[in-house]
Amino acid sequence: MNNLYKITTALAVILAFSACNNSPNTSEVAEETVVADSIAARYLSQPLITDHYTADPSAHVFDGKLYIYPSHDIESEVPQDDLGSHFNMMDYHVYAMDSPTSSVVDEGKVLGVEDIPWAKRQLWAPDAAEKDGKYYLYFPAKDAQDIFKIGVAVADSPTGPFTAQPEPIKGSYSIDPAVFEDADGSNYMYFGGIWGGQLQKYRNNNFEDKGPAPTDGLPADDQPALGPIIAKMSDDMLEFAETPKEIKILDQEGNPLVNGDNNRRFFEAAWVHQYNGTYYLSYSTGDTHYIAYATAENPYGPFTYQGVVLNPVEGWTNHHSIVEVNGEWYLFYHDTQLSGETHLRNIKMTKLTHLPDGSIQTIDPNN
Ligand code: FUB
Repeated sequence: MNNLYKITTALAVILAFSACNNSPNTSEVAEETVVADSIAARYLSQPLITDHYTADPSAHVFDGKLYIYPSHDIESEVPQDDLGSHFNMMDYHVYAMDSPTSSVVDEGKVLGVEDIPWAKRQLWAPDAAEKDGKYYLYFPAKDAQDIFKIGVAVADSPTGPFTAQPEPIKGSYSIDPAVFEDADGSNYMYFGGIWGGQLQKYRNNNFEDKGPAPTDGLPADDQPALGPIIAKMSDDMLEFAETPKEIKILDQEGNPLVNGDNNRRFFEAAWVHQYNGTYYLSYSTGDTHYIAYATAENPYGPFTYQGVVLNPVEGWTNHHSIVEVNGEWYLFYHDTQLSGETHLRNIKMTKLTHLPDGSIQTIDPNN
């Protein structure tokens, strides 16, 4: 029996008894309630959305309101593999919250794969940005050749609907775009992910397919790991304003993290925020399931590894965003509490603490 079934069953039993004003079988109700309570108690936070599966939450404050741009996970016939083919998402919804404690409103579907002229399938983790009253939804998708590219869609409102540009962003590749606005108003896109995210197929922005296995094309274990890619955005937010560059992540001694350092090296899900003038790059370590972070004095790095933001969640993937709301910092993340299935995730949020020495207090998602 999966968790969603247990929770739904418990609620159904309670509602059924109250609806027909019957005497409940108190021991059954009590048993189901205890099951639901004990499941919920295992987790630090509860799912924000329960009527859709959602993942990879990119949260932003636009005009004083909190908006979440997640992936929309769906049931799929595609078998599970190490390339993530079972993450076969078809569209995006936007969610809004008046404040971090208020309820989450589903603003509806804002973009579907059928609305994107160049995209064939797999709408993976998106992000959004605002500039001069326009809103930009950035998203990875596979093209007709099954190559991940990054697209952009534009709207007049944070809740869309978004209109996709006819072509992907020129020079884009791989997955997981995250757009960071610096204090001077410049916007930078961070992107990339290895294995199913295809970053290992590129060197210096050139496609060099080394084979179909998820690890084909990765550096040797004692060689520097691949880093996320950065590119400054053009003034109109629709193109890269420069040739994308790879970001270096170093250890405390100044040496690059190596490919075999699976607990610390970059895998996917880059996110950047600034705190007290320092740039924090956080990312998933993929097959070791941490959200790690590294810091730098400028958006290009090099970044120095500092530690763990979030310990492994239930489920294979770990993907997050970090956002400041009215002076408090929040981590948005996901796990698989509702389904128990890797590709059917649910988003969550919790407070995040920057300690006085600038480090981030590690969060444990399970109790
Ligand atoms: O949601 C699909 C993929 O799973 C994302 O793009 C990755 O970051 C991982 O969360």
